[in-house]
Amino acid sequence: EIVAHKHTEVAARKQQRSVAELEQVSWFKRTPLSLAHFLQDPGKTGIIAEFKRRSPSKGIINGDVTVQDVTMAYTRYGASGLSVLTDEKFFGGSSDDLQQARAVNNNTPILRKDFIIDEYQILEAKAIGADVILLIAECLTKEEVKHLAAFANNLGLEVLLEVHSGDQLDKVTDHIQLVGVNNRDLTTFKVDFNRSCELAAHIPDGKCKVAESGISNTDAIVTLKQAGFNGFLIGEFFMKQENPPRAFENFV
Ligand code: IGP
Repeated sequence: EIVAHKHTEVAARKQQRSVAELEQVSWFKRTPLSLAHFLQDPGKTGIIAEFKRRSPSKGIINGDVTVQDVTMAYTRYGASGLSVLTDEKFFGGSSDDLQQARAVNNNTPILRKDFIIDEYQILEAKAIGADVILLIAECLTKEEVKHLAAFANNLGLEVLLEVHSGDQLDKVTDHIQLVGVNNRDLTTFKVDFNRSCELAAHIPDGKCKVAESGISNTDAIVTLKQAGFNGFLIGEFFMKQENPPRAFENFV
């Protein structure tokens, strides 16, 4: 359902802004940062803090905060990376949110969180100042993953491939720098760290390992770290609180 909607959305966006126009945006010439390097720096927290206004399962998570205030504070308190939802229909995000985050976070890698199915969205990601794109194994064939990941790497962008089962690991190719394991089963919404830890052992060597979703305490981070994860993507636990930066500061 989401993928079908994305095809329609992307077709409409192509009409609004041509590829030539995207390539003229100043961010397009910027050299992206490496999220994989930031996550593997032992002096950093390894946390990717996500700006998420709402989700299909939870509804509104936080409607009162601004992307600039929140992401700036996340950086100040030690986030290794930022993730910004740019999907409007399901998550209430926008390209504008990511651009605003970029404008105030020069030296923190930013992940474009969206359902990417087309090269155009990758050009867009570059033009709005993203450093990394997300590809979701569930939504793409192995050939599509390979093609889109190579396209992103050619623009200097890293790729985070999200998986949530062992069989999806065969979609990990040379052009994937980071592999994310979604702790949350998308059909039952259940969070299972044990499953993620088992999966981590099967991620090919040399890939940065990211644990995604449902993290709300530092014990979980210790467990996931022991299983070999380098990065920890946290959204709702911070965003649902009145003061997400304070929640982040208390957490680290
Ligand atoms: C963050 P949480 O439970 O901390 O809010 O999870 C992130 O992992 C989650 O937003 C997410 C997501 C996605 C959102 C994981 N994969 C794919 C949209 C699309």
